[in-house]
Amino acid sequence: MQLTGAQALIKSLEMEGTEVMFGLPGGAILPVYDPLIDSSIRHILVRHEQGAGHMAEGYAHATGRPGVAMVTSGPAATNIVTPLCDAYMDSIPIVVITGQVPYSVIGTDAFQECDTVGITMPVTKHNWLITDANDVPRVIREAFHVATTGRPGPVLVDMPKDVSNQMMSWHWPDAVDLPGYKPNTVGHPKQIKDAARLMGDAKRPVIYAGGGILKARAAEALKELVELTGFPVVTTLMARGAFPDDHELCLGMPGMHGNYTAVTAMQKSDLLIALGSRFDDRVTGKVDAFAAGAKIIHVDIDPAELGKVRRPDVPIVGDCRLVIEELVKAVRAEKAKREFPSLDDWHRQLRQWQVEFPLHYEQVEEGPLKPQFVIDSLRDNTPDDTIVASGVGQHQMWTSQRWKFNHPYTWVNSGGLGTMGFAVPAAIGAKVGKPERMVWAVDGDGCFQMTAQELVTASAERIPVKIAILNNAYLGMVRQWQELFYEERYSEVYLSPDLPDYVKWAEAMGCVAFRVDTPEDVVPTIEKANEVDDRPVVIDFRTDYREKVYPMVAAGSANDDIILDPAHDKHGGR
Ligand SMILES: Cc1ncc(C[n+]2csc(CCOP(=O)(O)OP(=O)(O)O)c2C)c(N)n1
Repeated sequence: MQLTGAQALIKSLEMEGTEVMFGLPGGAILPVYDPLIDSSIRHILVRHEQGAGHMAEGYAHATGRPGVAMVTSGPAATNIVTPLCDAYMDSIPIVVITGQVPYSVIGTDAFQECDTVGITMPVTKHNWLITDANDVPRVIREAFHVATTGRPGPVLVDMPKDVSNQMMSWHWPDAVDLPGYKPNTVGHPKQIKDAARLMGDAKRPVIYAGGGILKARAAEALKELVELTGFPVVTTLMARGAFPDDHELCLGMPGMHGNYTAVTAMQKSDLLIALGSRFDDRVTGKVDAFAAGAKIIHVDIDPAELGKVRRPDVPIVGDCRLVIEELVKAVRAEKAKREFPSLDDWHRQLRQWQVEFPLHYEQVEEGPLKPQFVIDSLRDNTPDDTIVASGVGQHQMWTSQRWKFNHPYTWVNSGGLGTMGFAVPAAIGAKVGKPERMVWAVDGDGCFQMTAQELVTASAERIPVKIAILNNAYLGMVRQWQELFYEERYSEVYLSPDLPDYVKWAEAMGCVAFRVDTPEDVVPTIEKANEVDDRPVVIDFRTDYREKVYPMVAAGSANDDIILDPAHDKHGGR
């Protein structure tokens, strides 16, 4: 069968099971948009290419399947660099197709030419410039394979216009053959035995679960390991939901804004079992002072992670699910040989910290409205399996701290890159992937202004996402740092509560919109929003700008120097 390169590209995407793609056309990608008309693939027309990338990410977060985005060359390609970097930092599988000027004129500064492959090389797992239409099926197959295997991540395929128009003979490769790319998924049996032995000596163990648990679909295996060992678990910002918050051994989020018990348990532990986590600086604080007395077992599919920040005593390269399943067997065998130390004292200590240092805020009836109260109300008035997306800032930290994540793949956020503007498009992508589930985005007013125009996309496509703006009239997280570390010298952080008018703006974009100023209106308005299922809803919650995120470990400080909320600290502001 003779096809154009463009037809072959669409057919290859269909062969890979693509059901939806997010994008926006232009000159260099025009030939590919033509056969799309006859394709089974649903295309969602975004209003900015950054939106397409984050939607693809949200779709991948929620479904585990690769998200697909397609944009044109030049400024469209550069507009999608941020989502590529975001997906790279958070190991999210997305496949981005970019148009390119004709191969014959590359290098002549042709209209809308940019070196997309060069620009995106550091922020993709791999990228390809197609130079011959006959390569299209092979490259697309490889692209999906690389994006979804090993440590997942973004890939990019750059498609010159003349290659799109070139004729090729259709063929679909039976297999992928990439000699230099063979991710090691099975952990080394000796290392696994060594790990089980260390686990059998630990008196203060902590499982440090990272986003890799979710990527490896290892939540069930993790639960089995926890129930077998009685080891407590912290779930990082990227792993919220990987282990249920309502489990008695779940300590919640560690790190810069983690709760006291999760942070301190790691500090005092004698064994950290890092599963698909990467010793991020927002978790470790000052590295030299991080869990100084702990031995380390580190499991990761990416060998480059082992020893990158902290030298492990037992490094294990492998897929988290497969390694945990083997660990369960090895721990059982070890337990059959000898008794493991009692963890009663450790469990008692953890519970005491939980009672003594809970997360805390106070909502008084007459206001002002506390952001934490809004989040708690959303949490308590939505289905248990609601998917929550967030932007970046205070609202993200409060949501991660306070939501009860009892199911994997319910928390969609930008961890590594910290991309303001992520929430709205990511929520849209998640809702497209999981239309039967309720999807809320908790966004900041600053973040919302960066990508809000994608609500036009959501209205046009009838994608009923729900957005809660925690409108504190400030770039709140930056304000918090200026208050605490720059002697309250506020520099360029004030936004205004009503410029823009969020309700009018949301209505203009086809959404139902509400404004809430008082605590008593919070729950009734959430209930009204929950009833809307044919278009997006936006609620402008006017929240107290003075509220800060606590606990906090200041950047570069040791986790032992965790700052509790001075207003609620019974221990004299340690
Ligand atoms: C694209 C981008 N620009 C700048 C920053 C730095 N930054 C981090 S949080 C933040 C403030 C976010 O403000 P808002 O969306 O209102 O959320 P809040 O912290 O008030 O909850 C800024 C500017 C960033 N993370 N991303």
